[in-house]
Amino acid sequence: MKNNPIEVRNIQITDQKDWAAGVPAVASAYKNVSVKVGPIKGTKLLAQLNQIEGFDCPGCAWPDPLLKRSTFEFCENGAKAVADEATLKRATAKFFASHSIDDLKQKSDRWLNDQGRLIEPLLLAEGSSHYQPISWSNALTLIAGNLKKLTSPNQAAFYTSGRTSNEAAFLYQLFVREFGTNNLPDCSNMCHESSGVGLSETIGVGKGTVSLEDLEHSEAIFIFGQNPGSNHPRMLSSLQAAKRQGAKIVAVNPLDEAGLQRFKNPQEVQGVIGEGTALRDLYLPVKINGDIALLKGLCKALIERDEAGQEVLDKAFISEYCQGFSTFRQDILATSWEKIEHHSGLTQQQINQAADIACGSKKTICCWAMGMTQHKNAVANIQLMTNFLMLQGNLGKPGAGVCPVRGHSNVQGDRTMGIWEKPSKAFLDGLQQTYHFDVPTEHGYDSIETIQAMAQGQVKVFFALGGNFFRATPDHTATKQALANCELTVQVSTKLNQSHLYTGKNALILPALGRTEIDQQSSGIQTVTVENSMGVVQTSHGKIPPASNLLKSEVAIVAGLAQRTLENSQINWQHMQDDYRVIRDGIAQVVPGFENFNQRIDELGEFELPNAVRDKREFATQSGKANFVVHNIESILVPAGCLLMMTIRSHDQFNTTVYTNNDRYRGIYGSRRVVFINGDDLAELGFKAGQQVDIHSHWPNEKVKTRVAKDFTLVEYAIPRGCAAAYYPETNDLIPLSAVADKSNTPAYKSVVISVHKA
Ligand SMILES: Nc1nc2c(c(=O)[nH]1)N[C@H]1C(S)=C(S)[C@@H](COP(=O)(O)OP(=O)(O)OC[C@H]3O[C@@H](n4cnc5c(=O)[nH]c(N)nc54)[C@H](O)[C@@H]3O)O[C@H]1N2
Ligand SMILES: Nc1nc2c(c(=O)[nH]1)N[C@H]1C(S)=C(S)[C@@H](COP(=O)(O)OP(=O)(O)OC[C@H]3O[C@@H](n4cnc5c(=O)[nH]c(N)nc54)[C@H](O)[C@@H]3O)O[C@H]1N2
Ligand SMILES: [Mo]
Repeated sequence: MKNNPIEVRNIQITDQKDWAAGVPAVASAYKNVSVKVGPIKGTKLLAQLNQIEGFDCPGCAWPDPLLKRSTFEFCENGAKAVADEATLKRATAKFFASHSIDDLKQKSDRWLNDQGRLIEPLLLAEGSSHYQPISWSNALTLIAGNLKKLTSPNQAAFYTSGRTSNEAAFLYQLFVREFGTNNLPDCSNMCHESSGVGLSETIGVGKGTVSLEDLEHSEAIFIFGQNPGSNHPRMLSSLQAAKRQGAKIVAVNPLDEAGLQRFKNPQEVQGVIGEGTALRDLYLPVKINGDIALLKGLCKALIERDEAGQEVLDKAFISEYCQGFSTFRQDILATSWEKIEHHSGLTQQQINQAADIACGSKKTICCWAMGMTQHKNAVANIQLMTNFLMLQGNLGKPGAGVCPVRGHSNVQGDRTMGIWEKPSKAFLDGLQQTYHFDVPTEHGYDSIETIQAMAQGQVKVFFALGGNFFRATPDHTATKQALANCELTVQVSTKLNQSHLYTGKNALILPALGRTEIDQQSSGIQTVTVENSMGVVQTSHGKIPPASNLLKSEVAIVAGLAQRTLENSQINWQHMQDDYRVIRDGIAQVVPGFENFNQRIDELGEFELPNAVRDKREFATQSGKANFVVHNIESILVPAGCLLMMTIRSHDQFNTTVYTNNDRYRGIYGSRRVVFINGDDLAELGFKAGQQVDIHSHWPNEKVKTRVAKDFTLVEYAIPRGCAAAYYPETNDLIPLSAVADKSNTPAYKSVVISVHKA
């Protein structure tokens, strides 16, 4: 991809920050809404954010306190997400008439997003150079026509990004399954799929087992591979609450992220003027992908201490609720400290300090995010974390458990609603009994398989409910070609992004209402629901008039498409579009835990879903017990002169949406094309900080052995030797489609073998 030359230069590098939030966060929140939405409207919007009668934040999936909210229930980055959606700028038909696709391909992600909201349906017809307006009716008829032409429903794939409400997601999967396929890839395939797969095998539920209250009352919190200061800022308030109750916090991360060092809570006077609260008690600078070794070390320390006479393990829990302990114990004890130290990059002493914290706690929680899920052995990461907790009985009791911290605001809910290429039989049976059509039982394609199927001509229509599939997936070169093979690609979107530029032969943009906007249907203003990272279902009410009167809700788009595509359907799609309560009645019948759905949200606005592990210590695994699993330490081979690179988020982006080129906490201003490297590695490789380089990634078993990303500035940074970091999505083309996690098929975005070369 061609780089935008302006963004390569003018970089300013300052020191890394050692605290997060405080005044700069508040100032940034208000500045963002003031500039993009206007000071009065913007401030009013923030006051509605995450309130029971307000709207759910379109940012991350961090939960809100159950039934008791402060008047200030948002963070800097939530404000940025709101401002970005509620912006007053518009990408008009005139804009598209004056910018050809080739022209737009030269622009950066940031520039594209800055053009404002998409406000009318647009068609890029085969052979044409520009998008042109099309009516809704013609657009939906065009899609239906293409779908009906297919020789098998499996020739279409229907992607979802995690902002979609429960109502839209349920309706969407209902349409797709009545159409006849389980090709429902989603962003979760690239995100927490490894968590779902890992946890299902070990504890029988693919979700976390803790509530916000558990987190705030736990005695030890281990945070693996997560940067909450930027990506889940409201988590810092919960960590602060836990600290004040005496909890100890361990941060496991190749980077000593500012947000985990010290937190100045902007809601408190001390947070504004004082020193803030120190959060982490112990920082473990693990090597990239060194977590398996570290976790084995932690388990070893606990087992060895127990066998030396300290009461460390919860033997009653292990014997009553677990299976596989003796094999696990043998494997752990047979793993040498030497090997553990070598592969984790940590000393036995550091690991023992973490074990001291675990031993001093009766209630321990492990939190994690993408640093654990986006590696070849990601599923093993998750399983060992769970096993570490099981040793001390830290599952299914207050203050303890597993806490995968989800990304998109409703990614967990979308899965609960059936957005999944591998639906369970129970779910499909529920659909069939309620809606009386023959459900497809064959598993569908996930995100990576969808690209592969498009490349082979097996998928010809690609429909995306939100997201930026082209830019979020690895290997832009292959994905571009795969998409170009399609007869039709459709993006239901709020903002312009690169997926609108790398398309099939024909392409449509369908502009949708965002979370902040009033959703008016014929029965009145509609409420939607979402499920947060801790399994609480809550309502969301759009508050501002839509960006254009041509926008449709995702529900209306799906219902309109279903009516045109499924001529013999017995389902009353119009009725569901008119009144989302009807959709919720359907959800109540199909999805366990949603009984009396409408009544419950009418009464309280939110409710907690059942969780067998948390509520009853029941494990729905094949054995009916929580499983200990043996995993070997398999390090990635990094040849001399090479480094292992992770692709991460800056403080000023939401996934592929780039707000500015700054990363305040890491001290980077003015450019995203930077690569973070340890000073000793820089010297050893013969480079100096500030030099311009190209990044080469290496894939000895692939046809294309070297992939190149051009024009990056070297930044000297506190990162373990042998490791490097750069921002996503600028580096996604360095990763081939084959680099995925075992079992979950999640791209290994965080283990890329690279070398740097003078530009
Ligand atoms: N403002 C904002 N909020 C967001 C998002 C956003 O882009 N912007 N994205 C949303 C989404 S979809 C998601 S999934 C989440 C992502 O939230 P995070 O997972 O926090 O996001 P990443 O930047 O990918 O950060 C991964 C962290 O893992 C560390 N890491 C990388 N490799 C390893 C490893 O091998 N071991 C360990 N122990 N650590 C490692 C990195 O140093 C980094 O701190 O955030 C959500 N919230
Ligand atoms: N290298 C690398 N790649 C990664 C990752 C990584 O850490 N490293 N992380 C992965 C992860 S965790 C994820 S979740 C994926 C993210 O993948 P996606 O979810 O596909 O990408 P986003 O950037 O969140 O999508 C942004 C677009 O969504 C649209 N949008 C926003 N709000 C709405 C809405 O309310 N309705 C509709 N219909 N559209 C809306 C806008 O048009 C916007 O341009 O990326 C993955 N890719
Ligand atoms: Mo994500």
